[in-house]
Amino acid sequence: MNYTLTADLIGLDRITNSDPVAITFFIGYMAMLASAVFFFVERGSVDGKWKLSLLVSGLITGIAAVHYYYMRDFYLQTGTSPTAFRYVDWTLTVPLMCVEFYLLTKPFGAKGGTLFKLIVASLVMLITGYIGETSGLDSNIMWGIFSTLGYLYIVYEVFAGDIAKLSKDSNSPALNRAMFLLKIFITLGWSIYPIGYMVLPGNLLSGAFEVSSIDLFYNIADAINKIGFGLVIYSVAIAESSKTSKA
Ligand SMILES: *C/C=C(C)/C=C/C=C(C)/C=C/C1=C(C)CCCC1(C)C
Repeated sequence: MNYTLTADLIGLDRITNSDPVAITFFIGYMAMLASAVFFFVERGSVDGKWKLSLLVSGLITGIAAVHYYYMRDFYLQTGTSPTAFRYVDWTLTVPLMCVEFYLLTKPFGAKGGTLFKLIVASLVMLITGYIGETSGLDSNIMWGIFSTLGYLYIVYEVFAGDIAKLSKDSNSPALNRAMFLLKIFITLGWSIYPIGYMVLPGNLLSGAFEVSSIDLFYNIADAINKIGFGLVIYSVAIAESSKTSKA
């Protein structure tokens, strides 16, 4: 065998050019790590009230980086999807994304109850999704539908529920701009996940792609949503901070 010590340690010896899933695990890891460093360091460039939002962005991408490190390894070792790691990652990071919505609207009166509803909906979405991915052919679609209900509830809260009302009443152009972009993330960006899920055997797109391409969908979606979401919040934080430093 032609292992070298370093290639063996980082698992690179088995990433080949023809395995896009492995490559996106690797790029995902690097991109999440770099973003986490960026958000942590940039906390120093924003006003006090934005520091917590940037910390949460750093935690979201940092937690994902750790999971990508292990998921990439798992995929290379076994050639199968690291489903349990994936859902542990999401169970930590999606509620933190709900915290970001809460922090953005808190200065305009968001209540803990709103955050609680968002977190419960995200847990419903993820727990039923995990059951659907691991419980086999017959009930795959049914659990996918339950999970979609949790997802749609989050979309509802952001478009028409508490979050929407608070941002409408806020009269803050920065918040409204951020909300506009975050709405695009949770509708278009988040919809990549259920499309990936439908690649599973027994579901609507099964056969259209290889089963392993579920990870391709998830890896691309994670990079867009976790890093993009953080950058939107970063740009509002920078814009608002420069306003107060000028005043
Ligand atoms: C950083 C991770 C994020 C933003 C993950 C989001 C995940 C979803 C929006 C997953 C949604 C699903 C459905 C709506 C139905 C099928 C099962 C899931 C869990 C893939």
